[in-house]
Amino acid sequence: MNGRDLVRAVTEIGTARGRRAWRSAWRHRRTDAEGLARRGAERARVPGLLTGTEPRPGGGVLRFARSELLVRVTAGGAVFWGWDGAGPTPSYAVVGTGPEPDPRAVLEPDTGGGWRVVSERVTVAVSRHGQVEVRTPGGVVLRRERPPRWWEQVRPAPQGRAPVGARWLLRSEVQADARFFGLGGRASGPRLRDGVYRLWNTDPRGGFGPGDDPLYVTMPVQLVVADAGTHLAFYDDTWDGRVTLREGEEGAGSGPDRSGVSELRMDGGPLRCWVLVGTPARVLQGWSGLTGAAAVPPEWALGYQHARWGFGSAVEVRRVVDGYVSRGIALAAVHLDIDHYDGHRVFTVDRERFPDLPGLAKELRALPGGGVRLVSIVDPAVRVEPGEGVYGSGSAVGDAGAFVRDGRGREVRGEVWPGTCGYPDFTDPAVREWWGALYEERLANGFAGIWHDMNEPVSFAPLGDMTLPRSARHALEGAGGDHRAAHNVYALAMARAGYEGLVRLRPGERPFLFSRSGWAGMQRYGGTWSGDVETSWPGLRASLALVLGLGLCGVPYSGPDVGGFGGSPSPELYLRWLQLGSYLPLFRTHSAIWAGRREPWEFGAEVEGHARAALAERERLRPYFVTLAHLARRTGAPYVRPLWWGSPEERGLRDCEDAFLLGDALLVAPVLECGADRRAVRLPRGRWYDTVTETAYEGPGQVLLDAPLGRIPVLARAGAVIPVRAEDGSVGLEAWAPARGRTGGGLVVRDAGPGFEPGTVERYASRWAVGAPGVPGTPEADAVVVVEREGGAVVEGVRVRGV
Ligand code: NBV
Repeated sequence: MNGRDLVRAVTEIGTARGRRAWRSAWRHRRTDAEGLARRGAERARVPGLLTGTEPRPGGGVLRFARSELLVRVTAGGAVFWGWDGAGPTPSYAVVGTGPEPDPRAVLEPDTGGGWRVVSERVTVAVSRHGQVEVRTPGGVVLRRERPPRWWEQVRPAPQGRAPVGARWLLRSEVQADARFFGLGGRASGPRLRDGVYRLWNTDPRGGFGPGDDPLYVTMPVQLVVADAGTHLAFYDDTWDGRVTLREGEEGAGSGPDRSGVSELRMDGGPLRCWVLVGTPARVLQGWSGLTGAAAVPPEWALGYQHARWGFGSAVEVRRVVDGYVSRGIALAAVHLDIDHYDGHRVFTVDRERFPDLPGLAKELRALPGGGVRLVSIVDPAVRVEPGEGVYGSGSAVGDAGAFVRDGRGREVRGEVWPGTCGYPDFTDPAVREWWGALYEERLANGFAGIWHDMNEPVSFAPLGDMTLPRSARHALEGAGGDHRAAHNVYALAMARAGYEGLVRLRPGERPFLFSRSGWAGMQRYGGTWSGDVETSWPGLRASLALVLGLGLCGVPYSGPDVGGFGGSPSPELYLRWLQLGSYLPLFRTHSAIWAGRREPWEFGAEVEGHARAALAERERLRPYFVTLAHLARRTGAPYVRPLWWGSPEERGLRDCEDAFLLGDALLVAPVLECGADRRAVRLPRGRWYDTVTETAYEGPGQVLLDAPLGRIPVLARAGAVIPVRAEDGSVGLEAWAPARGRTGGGLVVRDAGPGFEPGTVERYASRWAVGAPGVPGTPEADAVVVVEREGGAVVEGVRVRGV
């Protein structure tokens, strides 16, 4: 965050709150000083030599002098291993007990006294020192994990204090040409360069740019792309940690290669890992099988949405919505921030400024063109008001109440917007159930969607970590533990509470929920957004990095605050952000209470005209977004994919961070630089059409394309068939001519309604045919492109482009 934002944030927090934040931070320190054991002398441990093995389904247990290793290859090809007795469960990420072991995969002796498990897609080999290798069926090593090392406390923790976690270190080597992606939402990606990346969900205090790390969503998930294959490694440990990445180097001439290295240091928790191997599409499919299919947002949530911290009143909401309606700009939803609460308290409404919220919701919903929905922010912290409101009802949950306590049984207090607050322990199923039921109040007020904020969780602190004390106790699904283990999954568990609550309350509708913080598996409950991305050109770039990186971690639905959170973008920056945002899954303008406006007409007539074009194109492509949402659920493929998605072997594409694929059909090349009116665009293999000029370009290669203020380059893949919305609202098909002698196609999934119906997948093929359908024998020169539905029927009325 820059100095100006800091000053603003501090002003916003106000001096009384500021003083309370100091006191609260001090209390948290004291709580930890009393509740956590101090780090003392440590003893290092390595597994030692292999002493024996025991076969198990899909692999076996390998015993070492000072540890043991469980290796399991599962039916879908995912590989699991865990040290020191760690198994796949319990896990916050993995659904159920994880995939079944592959009955054909058995532990067998390998060369050099080691053992291996061979399966169809992957071989896992363990050396007699405990080095684990993941090899392709052809024998190429994709990942080599050196024997791990633990540091344990020599002396036990004093009575009543939480012991220091057994730290561990794992060094992994990957191919010299490999590139790293993932680790959750990182502002500096999507390609993760050499550096240290922390695994601790963090509110970067009011605003962030590409240099800020970590952010709200961290995940020990790495996607590694190399010539030899793509793999995903997931270290299923929720504790704080650090990943140090160093890309490899290929030896010049006959010199040796230097492997890429990932070094993972965790403060505690189980040492266990899943690895998935294959093409990017296969790996993400496996990941979604392991951690759960992504929630499909309701159809309207794929349209354009507008938010603001500080609408301040129903009158202002109406005024802004009228602005859209009177200009004929499609608006799907308006998001109400904490200023609509009564005294910033969650699940309340300021009745003076929003006297009839259900009425307002109804009125907006009835507007022409599908209406405008209301989405509500929900913060986890609950103002302490004994016997009253949400706090009162939470206190009655179970024997001890819903709120997080410290090691001595005192409720942990924090400082947030409403004042002194308690924090629901979402890792307790009973608390989740209580919390989920509270959304009834939101539904009764007319809200159609939910936006979780401040759930890292945040407790204001002028210095140090703005979260709960590490010694705070959590249920952790009955296992019991402290905030060191619960912190990173706090928001994930909150999302589960909200999602399940909404499903119970309104079983016929899929919830719309997105959350600022989260962890591996959060896609089951909804999406996320950038959080407080700074209003700057680097902030614009960071917003794309985040969406791409999150998609590769299995979270397909996300998007930035268009225009940035905290400042006033120049008209040009605003427009470029809107143009990018219009091709991202969550398309939302938003800003802070102290920041400038974000409505498209606030930046002058020229920008308004161009913004309208971007917004109209989003509307036209909405059926394509619906298709991508359903495909993300079915296949794990994110809507927004790096250029290397379909051709990871094309090395040049791995470094391309300023363009992306939207599904299979489109390539979007946003303008991320001030003053640019053309830009270089790298093309993957195949023919691509500029969607405005219809000029064809051949990939692989790089082309220089015009990017006047009015548009960003968007290219369509030759042969693609895309569902588009016509002016009258009907859904039609648009096809892009395949290269001569080639064929193409596309999938369309229509939303079957607001519920959980999966929708049917329609498959279309495109090809050149001689003459119009039904006119045999016309000369080659009259060849036309036809689109056929799977099974053979030619589809009439398709708009064919690029001919
Ligand atoms: O609720 C106010 C803001 C919200 O507008 C923003 O989107 C969140 O990321 N919220 C953070 C809390 C205040 C941040 C300074």
